[in-house]
Amino acid sequence: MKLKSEVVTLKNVNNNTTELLLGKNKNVLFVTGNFHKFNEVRSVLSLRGIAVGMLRMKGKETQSDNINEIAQDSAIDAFNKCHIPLIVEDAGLFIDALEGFPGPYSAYVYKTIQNRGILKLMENLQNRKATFCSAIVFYSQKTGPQLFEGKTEGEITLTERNGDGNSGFGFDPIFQPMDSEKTFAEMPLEEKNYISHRAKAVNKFAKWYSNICDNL
Ligand code: ITT
Repeated sequence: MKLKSEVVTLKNVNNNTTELLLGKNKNVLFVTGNFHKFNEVRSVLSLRGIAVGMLRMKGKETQSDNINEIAQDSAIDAFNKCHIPLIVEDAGLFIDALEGFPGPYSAYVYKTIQNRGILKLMENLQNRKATFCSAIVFYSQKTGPQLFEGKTEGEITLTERNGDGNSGFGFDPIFQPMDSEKTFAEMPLEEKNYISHRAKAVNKFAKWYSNICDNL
């Protein structure tokens, strides 16, 4: 079955447009400004028969050192603006030797010092363990906030490894999941989605959502 997926903006979103854009089957809106994240989530959800729309809107910038709290606050804020069921995701890379940095500050750190900066901070450090974490929060009037988490452990590489340069984003070129020879950036999307923090959280969400979405 080919599922529809569309990008919508706050101006054109309501329950009717969601059905028109995404069809009558199971669907959900994902509030994000990040196309890479949207593509990964779309790919996992389509395998589970759920169509997804990307809702681009400026969200609240919650200051917290906990990604679950950030995701929950963003979901409540987004729901208060558009009043239809939705998901948001907050993700972060937590590096052991840097005491969990950049963690909840991942977006800012990626924008500023990028992967080169992280590798510089890790120069001469033996302990290269790191964990990618994803927190997805679904929000609807009936259910309130529902949290789904995913984690993938691995190591920070010594250099950036991009593969053919067509896959991955953000910290993917410097993160090598445990038991893998490749960085996330060296994997095609389907392979990353087999083991990634995001895919684990999305799969938990999809399992739960498939059972309840007809009653929302
Ligand atoms: P939203 O609009 O959904 O908030 P974002 O880009 O701000 O998108 P996050 O706050 O969830 O996303 O993630 C912060 C940053 O961490 C993100 O911009 C990437 O640089 C990095 N990141 C998140 N998930 C990643 C992944 O799967 N692979 C590589 N880097 C990732």
